[in-house]
Amino acid sequence: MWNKNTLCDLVSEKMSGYHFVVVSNREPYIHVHEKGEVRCQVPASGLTTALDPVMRACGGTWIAHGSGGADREMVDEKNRIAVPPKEPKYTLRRVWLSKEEEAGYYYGFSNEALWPLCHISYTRPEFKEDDWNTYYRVNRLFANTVLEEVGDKKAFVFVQDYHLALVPGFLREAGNIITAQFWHIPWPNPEAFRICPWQTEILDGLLGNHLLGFHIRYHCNNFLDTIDRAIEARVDRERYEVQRRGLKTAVRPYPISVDFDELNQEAQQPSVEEEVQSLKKRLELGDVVVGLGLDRIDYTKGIPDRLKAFDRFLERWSEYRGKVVFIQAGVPSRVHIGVYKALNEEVDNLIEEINWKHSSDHWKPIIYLREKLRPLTLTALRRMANFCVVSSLHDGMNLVAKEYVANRFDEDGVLLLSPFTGASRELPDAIATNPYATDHFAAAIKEAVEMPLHERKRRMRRMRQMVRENNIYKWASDMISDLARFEFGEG
Ligand code: GDG
Repeated sequence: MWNKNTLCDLVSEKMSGYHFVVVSNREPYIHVHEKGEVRCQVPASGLTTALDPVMRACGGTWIAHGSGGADREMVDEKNRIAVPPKEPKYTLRRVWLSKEEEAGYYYGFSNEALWPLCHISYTRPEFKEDDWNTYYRVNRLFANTVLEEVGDKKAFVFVQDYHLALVPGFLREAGNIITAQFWHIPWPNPEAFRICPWQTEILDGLLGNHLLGFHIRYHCNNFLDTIDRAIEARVDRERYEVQRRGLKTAVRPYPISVDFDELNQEAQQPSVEEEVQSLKKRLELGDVVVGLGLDRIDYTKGIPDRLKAFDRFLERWSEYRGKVVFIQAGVPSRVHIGVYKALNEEVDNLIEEINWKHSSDHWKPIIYLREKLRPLTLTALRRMANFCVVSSLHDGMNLVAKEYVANRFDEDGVLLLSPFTGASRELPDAIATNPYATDHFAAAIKEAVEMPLHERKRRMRRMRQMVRENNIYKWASDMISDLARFEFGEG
């Protein structure tokens, strides 16, 4: 079973003599001003949730955009800070971006073009030349920062996600760097991808990697198909490799996961039970069945769809009025983008409507915690939820599902999971719930509410075993082992 120690051993065996560098847009720790003080926050992001434990285990340098209002005050003259603040284990190197750069690179090309391009959720991507130029410039800036950090040391650089697709191309010429990238979102089929006016540049950037990872094999196949159609390259489907201009890139699936042991233990702390009791009191829950949705508020997560299904459930099985409460928790995200503003409004309106339609003097069907919740509260919510709903329209993996399972040390709780998430391939014991089929979804909620204890336990035990074995350390170890095999000529 993989854990922190086995990962550390692997890193020192395979990567000794190499400087380990992670590059991502989002930083794992953000410093902000709050009530006259500087506070350190952990962002609501699947990527940082997954990689922070890996960096704690391996050490090294994490390069990311310094986005917090107090970030500049906290770094040294080389823009570095040791993190986690309470028990430093690695170095965070912050990259500064102007408002215009952030607008064009992050909100613009990354999130108005690439994000909707890669997710099938029927939101049209917007391709603006200015955004693309800024994306190119910012990727160059990140690559230069890597080169500066690494110098002439031998380094293993692990690039994250769709914000930085061009970085590996810029690094490939440096002979002392081995580059891997993990693409945290789906890769679409070639028909969908070819609408991107800069598809060649993006593919060329990604083929700067020695190793390119996706969550599932289906996305690897889509990527190989895209290469085959879009550019001149040799695609070896047996070995899952691409050769272009004499360079070779291996393409592999690595289903990302969570730190099972930590989440499992965390949930057993007495403070969590206290938080459960205090939440029950504060939210006036009484003795009801609790459902939970916990997401970054994003149009790919199917939040309106699950609210509509809950509404249908209460309409069709009205005997459950007063007996079930659905808590939707989560932070608004990317609020500068029009479709996200519209989504927030849609969610607000739907909740108001559904609550108005069904509520009584003593009961309100939906509680919306529209705020960034502290980790203790998130754990308490997962612990007390009788069922948890993950209804993504499309999702690379989805860590919320795995966190729910890992927190349930009591082996109770039901997971409703969209088949359009990467996680659904590993968790067949969840109730498969199609967010597009409202009646079917409503019936799935009924099934969850009525599922007998022995069946809940049987399913939860199996899901926990899966997440325990395929944890975040296995994900990192698999990528590092593969990389070592390809680049150091083993096996
Ligand atoms: C991308 C891919 C892939 C949620 N609300 C709050 C909060 N969260 C935390 C959750 C979880 C994380 O945010 C969300 O992770 P997901 O995996 O669901 O989604 P994305 O952010 O879209 O991540 C995804 C992931 O990358 C990793 O590869 O799984 O498919 O889209 O950890 O618990 N955290 C806090 N407050 C909240 O209100 N602090």
